[in-house]
Amino acid sequence: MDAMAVLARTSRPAPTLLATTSPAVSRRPVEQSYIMIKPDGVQRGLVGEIISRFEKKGFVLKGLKLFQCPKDLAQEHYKDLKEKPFFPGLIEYITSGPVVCMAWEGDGVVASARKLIGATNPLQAEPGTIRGDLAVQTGRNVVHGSDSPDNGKREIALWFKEGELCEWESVLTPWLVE
Ligand code: IDP
Ligand code: MG
Repeated sequence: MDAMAVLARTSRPAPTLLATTSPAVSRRPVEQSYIMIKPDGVQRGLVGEIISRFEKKGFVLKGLKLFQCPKDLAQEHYKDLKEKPFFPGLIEYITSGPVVCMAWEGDGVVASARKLIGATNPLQAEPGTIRGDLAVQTGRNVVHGSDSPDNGKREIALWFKEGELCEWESVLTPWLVE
């Protein structure tokens, strides 16, 4: 096999592309979203399916754990909804079994994740979205996603302890971001 054929087979980005992942570039401010598979998603065996949608889109997973949420954490996470009539039921639902906590990173990840997740009421969520494809009721809508970059930061700090996030660069980044 000649040199060009070997290069083609290795199918790796050119060195100039790889150079764009240097620490100097990756230190720019990055957006993160807190995504959580709720207890119904875990019980229904949808963990792999849901994670794969964010992976395939091209976001980078920086934190991941299976976690039994205590009541006070669920109340803090949903504190803006504490006056709603469904609040007690929501806290019971979120603490009813393990959740999968995730920190996903990428430019525009917060708004894009909300689109991938779909409308709060799964019957109104578009086909192709997670809720549109996999759920039927607001009270069992399988997944949470932060609604702003500031809430992404707040929620990741709330759900992950120091040292639980991994700082790493995906080798795919040069194939996803120019
Ligand atoms: P979001 O998850 O799409 O951001 P929010 O309005 O922030 O929707 O509500 C947070 C969560 O509270 C919802 O995902 C859902 O689990 C629950 N929830 C919202 N509205 C209702 C309701 O009318 N009945 C039961 N649960 C609700
Ligand atoms: Mg919300």
